[in-house]
Amino acid sequence: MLAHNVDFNLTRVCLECLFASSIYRIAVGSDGVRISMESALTARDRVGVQDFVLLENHTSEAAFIENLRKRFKENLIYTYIGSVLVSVNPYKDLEIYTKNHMERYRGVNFYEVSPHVYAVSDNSYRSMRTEHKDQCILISGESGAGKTEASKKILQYYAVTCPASDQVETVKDRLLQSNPVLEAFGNAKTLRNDNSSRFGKYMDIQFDFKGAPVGGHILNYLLEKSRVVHQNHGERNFHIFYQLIEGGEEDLLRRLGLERNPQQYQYLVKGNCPKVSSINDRSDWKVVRKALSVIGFSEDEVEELLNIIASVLHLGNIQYGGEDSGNAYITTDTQIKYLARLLGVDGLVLKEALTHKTIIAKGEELKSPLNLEQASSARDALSKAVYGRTFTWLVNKINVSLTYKNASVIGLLDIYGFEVFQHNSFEQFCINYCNEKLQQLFIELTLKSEQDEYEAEGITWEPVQYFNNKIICDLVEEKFKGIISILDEECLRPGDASDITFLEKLENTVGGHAHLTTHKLADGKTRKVMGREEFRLLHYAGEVNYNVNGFLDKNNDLLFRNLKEVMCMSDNKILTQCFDRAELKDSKRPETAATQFKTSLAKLMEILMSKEPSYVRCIKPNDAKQAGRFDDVLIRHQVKYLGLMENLRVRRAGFAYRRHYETFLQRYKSLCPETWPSWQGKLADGVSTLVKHLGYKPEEYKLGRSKIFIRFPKTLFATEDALETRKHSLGERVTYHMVLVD
Ligand code: AOV
Ligand code: MG
Repeated sequence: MLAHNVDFNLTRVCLECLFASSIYRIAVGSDGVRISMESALTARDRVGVQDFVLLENHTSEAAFIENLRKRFKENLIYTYIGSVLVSVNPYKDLEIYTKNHMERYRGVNFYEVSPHVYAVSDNSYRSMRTEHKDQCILISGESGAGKTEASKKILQYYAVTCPASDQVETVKDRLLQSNPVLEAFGNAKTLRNDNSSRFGKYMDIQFDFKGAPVGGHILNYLLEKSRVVHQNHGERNFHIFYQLIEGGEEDLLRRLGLERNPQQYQYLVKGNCPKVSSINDRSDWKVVRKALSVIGFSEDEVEELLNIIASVLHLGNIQYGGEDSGNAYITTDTQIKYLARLLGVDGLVLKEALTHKTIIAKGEELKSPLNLEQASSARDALSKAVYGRTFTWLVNKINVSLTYKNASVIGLLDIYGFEVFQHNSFEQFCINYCNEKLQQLFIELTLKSEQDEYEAEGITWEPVQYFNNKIICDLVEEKFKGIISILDEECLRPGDASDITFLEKLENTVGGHAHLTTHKLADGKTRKVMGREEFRLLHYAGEVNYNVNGFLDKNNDLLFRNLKEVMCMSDNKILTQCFDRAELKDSKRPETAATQFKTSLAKLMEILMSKEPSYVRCIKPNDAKQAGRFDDVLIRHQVKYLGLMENLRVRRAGFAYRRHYETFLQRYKSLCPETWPSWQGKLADGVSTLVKHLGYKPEEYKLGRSKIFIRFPKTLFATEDALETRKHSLGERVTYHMVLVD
């Protein structure tokens, strides 16, 4: 039987609805409801099922992949596992993000419309509004899988569908425009992704009591600063450099002393990849310039910002010669002239600082000349520090423009995905560690907590086996014997500490660990396919060999004191905020990069744990960044390491919904004369009375210690429908709602 309850004001809504084992194609028009029922079996054969829970053979990985493939072929890139959204990158523009699509998902229950990132967005929004609980949407997947695109779609959804006012419009614009700005400064072309996020981003979108987006706050994580001074073959520096050079007006470039040719700049030639076919630097420049003014950057601030960007390019072109004594001197005076002007510093002081170092020992300042190698790395350290701190300044500036207090929050996490290259360094180590932590959170929150909750609620549960990656997180972050601790120890050790001694220490301390290997076996034989400078981690997502070269330097992330002093003297107002004199007085050694990252990730985990999570699990269909290609091997690998099969098993074994008695009773009490207007007894008894009155069958639900567990979505649908009908009869607004009942 088909029951419907439709708001006919919608001119044309086309839904793909699937329930139990049938697919109905439903078109709702002003002329009524048209239902074309493709034979259920044929349709299912063609487009697969929209929730993996409905797969007949739900334990088969082959069936899982086949379902993904069918849907991908039909351009159906979204599929659920319960409430988790699986998304496959289509690598082409699909017409599924229009305003009409957004309207379709607005205020509609999760399972009533076809899977979409808008459904997840709307669901989080409604939970925030009705249950008054802060939400977060965690987007994960490997590099190029579509995380950043998904996060942008979510933000656009809120910007379009949430209530508006003049003040809100400004905030919406700023929230949206923060994306092109942060991408220009924080994204770059890598071998994996032409627009790869090289920083982690957690953004809170803040909503007022009317549900309007009124503010936001961004936390940024570990920008890959090394990219400023070096890029691997086929990769680029951050987009902003090319945008400025390609798009900047003639007089601007003249003022900055820049030529319209990226090949002129040492920091832009390392990857031998100035142009990318999928990127238009010139038009992107215009977008970024406009975005900066929408966010509220003054013309002066933009000028100072661009002075800094140009300075980095000039710094990269500083060349050194070596005296007989081995001491370095600067051979390129033009650069110093530009730098002095753009950074607002004394050229001679800067020159001196780029060839000498000062350290404070026993209260006295000691100055010594640098050799060629030291001088080049001091210059690069300055470029990285200037760029990195300016990036943080940029984020703070955006935050100030979005400030709002006392709001409900939906957090969006879009962080760099797991990545493996031919050559993996400290950056990949940090990025993959971060993904390891997120996977751990996913396990904690979905798989483990699901089982734990059943146990806590006294409901029988058949345990599901899953791989818990905590062992790898511990290997990286444990105090004293984790990899980061060992690395820090070497960074702090005076004397002969080097990348190689770090590697040796790893071998001695954690060499026997199941997830770590080095070229040395216990018996001293050399392992094949591993370099002598590498260690291999067996991550949840696969094996990665890390080359230890540069680990100590990158972790130390030191900038000589005299370079800091020069920056503190700068006239550039952004730099004066980035380089604080107080830092010079502080004799404490700053925390290492890895430890700072570890601490910031631990805080992030706390933030995420305090919110109600939703998940988008992104899958990359092929390595060629091509539309229409579904690479079985690659996809199977991702399904495996994302733990999707385990996720499905847990979901299938358990109950689809659970609600605290209080929340459940509060929402539905009006449907039962005995619980309306209020229930005086125990909450559990109230819920029991209510569901009996609603005709729930014993197999459809279970009552735990503090919550009701509902096995099938359709049971809750029917109850929601009853609530809507009641509201309708009382003349309250009826939101668009359709229920299909067997
Ligand atoms: P990522 O964020 O997951 O990688 P992106 O979101 O940047 O990956 O996606 C990579 C590219 O795939 C985009 O630039 C688009 O060309 C394409 N793409 C992704 N999602 C869609 C979509 N829904 N529709 C059309 N094209 C899409 V990384 O930041 O590298 O981990 O660090
Ligand atoms: Mg990204």
